[in-house]
Parts: sequence; structure tokens; C-alpha cells
Amino acid sequence: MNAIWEAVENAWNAILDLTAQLVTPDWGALIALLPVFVALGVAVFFAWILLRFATAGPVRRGPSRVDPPPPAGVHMPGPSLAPFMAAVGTFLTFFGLVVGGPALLLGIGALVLTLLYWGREAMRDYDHLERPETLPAVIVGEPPPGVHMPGPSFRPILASIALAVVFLGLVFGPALLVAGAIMLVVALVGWLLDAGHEYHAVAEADETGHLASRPAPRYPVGTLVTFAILLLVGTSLTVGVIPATNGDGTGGAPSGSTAPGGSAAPGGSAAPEASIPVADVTIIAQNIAFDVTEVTVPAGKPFTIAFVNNDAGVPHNVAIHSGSPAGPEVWQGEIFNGVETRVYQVPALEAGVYGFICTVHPNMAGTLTAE
Ligand SMILES: [Cu+2]
Repeated sequence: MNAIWEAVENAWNAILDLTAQLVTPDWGALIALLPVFVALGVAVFFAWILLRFATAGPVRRGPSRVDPPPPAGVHMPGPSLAPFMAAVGTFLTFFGLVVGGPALLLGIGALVLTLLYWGREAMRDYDHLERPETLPAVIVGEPPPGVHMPGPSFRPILASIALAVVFLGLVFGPALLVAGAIMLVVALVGWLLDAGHEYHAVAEADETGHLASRPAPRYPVGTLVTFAILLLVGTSLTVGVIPATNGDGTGGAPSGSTAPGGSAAPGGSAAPEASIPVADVTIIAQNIAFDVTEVTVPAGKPFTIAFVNNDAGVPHNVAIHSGSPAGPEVWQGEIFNGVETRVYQVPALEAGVYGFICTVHPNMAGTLTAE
């Protein structure tokens, strides 16, 4: 009896092991195999295409292809190498854009030549076609029966404006990108609705036999105003008129511009004051000198020094020496070029009197008291 029971249990475990591989597969290994699956799919697709070709019946029954004659009054342009040449010219231009220098001139020259060739070919075609005076310069009134012309539309223009803003956003920042995306959605949805109306009108014309052209649209004043507001908001957010970014970037620029002209201490130090981060002590370096010669810090616990280097391109730092500026170094802050502000994290100091100096310029010195 026990033997039978054991056999049943073994069989059941085998079934469980088998199903476990299907229920909880090794996803990592499967994902690593994805390229193989894709390659298999591609191979199957090509095999299928090949099979279709092999089993397809003869398509060309005559000895050679017969060109269908175009209807009267319709002229088909002949075969032309011009598009291929223009493509080569465009490629050479882009190649020149990448490589630069004479290759760019060569590429632009090639493009212009190919386009001129195309234009000459088109002119020859036009001259050969019919004498200009017999051609109607402008189609007056309704198009010929059976031909439907889509009405005029502002949508393409609106979509191009939106697309331009999207590209600006890709260059300048997410705010403009979002504004551009909203504009694009507005323009494209409008376009889609127009196309829908057009389609329904054509379908209706199949019944009635008459299709009235859509009237010229009004100027899209509302949409344009919306676009303008979106652009304005997006630009404001990007430029920083509406504060969304931290003030460090904008604070650094004005202090940099005042530093060269600001020989007077108040004028020079007043500008960056607004952007100095909160710290236990603030020390400003300007004209290769510290603005203070005595600072007091809390003893027995870590503290911070906001160090403002207002000398453009000049390296400064703050280092703490025991006893006096000439004593052995206790701690050294990182040396960096101006104009920049950094907050030093200084480890706890025992109560006492220390000296602080700039490691690069030891004449910049002062007394630091920990208490
Ligand atoms: Cu210095």
C-alpha cells in the first residue's frame, strides 16, 4: 500500500515540477533570448514572403509591360533621374554638415546643381507640353465633376507653429516642450475633425451626386490667442520669470557682473548677499582678502561655513589652523575658483582660539574662536 502511495506522490511531484516551469519561468533567461525570438520572427516572415512569391501565378501575361494611356488632358511626367540625384545632393549636404569645412561647400554645391537639373527638366517638360496660353492659369469656379478639392485650412500652419515650439522645447527645456505638445494636440485634433467632416461630406455626395466645397475658414483667432498664452507661459517658466528653478543660477550671474567693476566693498558684497546659503558663519573673499578677520563658531559640534569667492577665476579656500594662522593645520576646505559660493561642513572643534587662512594666499588670515 505504501509503495503505491509513494508512486502516486512521485508522479504528482513530477507534474508539479513540469508546470512550475510554465507558471514561474526564468524571466531573465527568457528576456536574454528575446533577440533570438525576434530573429526567428523575421526569418519566418521572410520565408513566408518567399513562399508567396514562389507560389504566385504569372503576373505579366503580355510580352512586355503596356503603359496605360493617361486620360485626355492629363500629362504624366516621364521617368526621371532627378529625384535620385537630389537625394545624393541632400546626402552630400548632410555629410558636409557633419564633416564641416570644404565638404560642406561641396555638398551644398552638389545639392544646388541637382536641384537646377531637376528644375531644367521640369521646364523642358512644361515647354514641351502645351503652349502656355492654352493652359488655364486659374481654375475658375467648381472643380470638374467627380473631382473633389479639399477646402482651404489653417490647420497645417497651426501644426507647424506647434511643431516649432516642440523643437524649441527640445532645446530649451520641458516647460516649452509641454506647451508645444499641447499646441500640437490642439492643432492635430482640429485637423482630424476637419478631415472627418470632409470624409462625411464626400460619402454624402455619393448619394446626392453633389458636393459643395467647404467655405473658407475663419481666422483661428481663439486658437492663436491660446497658442500665444501657452508660448508665453512656457517661455516664462523656461527663462525663470515665474520661479520654478533654484535661485543659484540667477544669483551667480549678477554677482559675477558686479565683481569686475565693484572695487567698493559694499557694492560688491551687497549683490551676492541675497543668494548666500544659510550657515553658521559667512566668509567672503574679494580682491584677495577676507571680509572678516574674526569669526566665532560653536564649539564641540560640527558647523558650517558659507564661503563666498567673489574673485572671478581666482582660487581661494578657508583652512583652520590651531592656535594661530601660522599653527599646524586642523582642517582644510576645498579650494575653488570664483565666482562661486560653497558651504563647508566643518567637523567639531574643541573650544579655543584658532587661525583661519586661505591656503593659496596665506596673507588672507583671521582669528576663529570656538566657544
Ligand atoms: Cu586665496
